[in-house]
Amino acid sequence: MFDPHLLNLSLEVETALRERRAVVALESTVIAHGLPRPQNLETARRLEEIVREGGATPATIAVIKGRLCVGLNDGQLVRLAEDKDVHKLSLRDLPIALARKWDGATTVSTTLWIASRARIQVFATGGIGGVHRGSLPDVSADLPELARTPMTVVCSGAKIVLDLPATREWLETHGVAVAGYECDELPAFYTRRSGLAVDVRADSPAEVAQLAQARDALGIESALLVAVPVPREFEVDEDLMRASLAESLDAAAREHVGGRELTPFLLARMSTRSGGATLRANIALLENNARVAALIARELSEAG
Ligand code: PSU
Ligand code: MN
Repeated sequence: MFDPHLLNLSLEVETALRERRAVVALESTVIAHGLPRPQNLETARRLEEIVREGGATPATIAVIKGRLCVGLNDGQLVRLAEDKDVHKLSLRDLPIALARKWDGATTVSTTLWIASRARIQVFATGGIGGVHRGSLPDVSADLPELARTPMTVVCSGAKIVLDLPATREWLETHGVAVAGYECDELPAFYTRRSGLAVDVRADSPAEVAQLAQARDALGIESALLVAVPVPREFEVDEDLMRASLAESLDAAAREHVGGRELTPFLLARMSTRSGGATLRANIALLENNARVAALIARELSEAG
């Protein structure tokens, strides 16, 4: 049984949850390992601001000295963004982080786990992890956690470095519904189209809320994935994207990069290769997803 005393809610988040106001969970691996300095700290602060502007309370999640923190202060954000010794915590690492009193950034899997125990209903991120390309089966812990957490997760699909068709199939097999937000195709992270269909289209926060409520009424325990395409003006040119991706995948294979290092390596390499275009897209989609998530969280909180 989970001991709720392990949760460390900020006063702001605790109050919002008690008063049943809208709360949006945000992950911290994107801050510590997904974006370069100084854009990582700027983005972390900006995402919280956007959630507030949307009328919801941001709850950035991380592990600080082994405590499961939901809602961080600015000093904690700075530590995550600037210190090199912050661990990247996948779910398997959580007991280790607790026992060893680590500081760690939470991936989608760990953020989902902690946010749902704090009774948060909506979570915004950039791109989820998934099935990696290549012959060795490398499947992100994000996927099984999505399959067993009844959360509304706002993202721009799975990161393009992954095998998107395989990731799409995995979600289907494990009962994770994918809604396209104002779109009919699963977005491909830095670009708006993947050629893969979503299960349903939702054209408003209210339509998303109805889907989440239907899932809850059925007692189904999997996440609802809400896929929001990167804003058009930040979409990365297809050819540039394909070239920088191919080069980055080659470099990872050549340098034997694997495990938890792989995703950050590929994202950083693509940003360099694309002259920063993928980084600008990543930040734009994170901001947009936070905005959409706040609207959905408000809709859900008003529906009670
Ligand atoms: N989305 C981004 N940048 C990131 C990530 C997602 O725009 O850095 C992170 C998320 O925290 C996700 C993790 O859970 O990458 C997946 O890592 P892996 O493939 O090692 O499971
Ligand atoms: Mn992996």
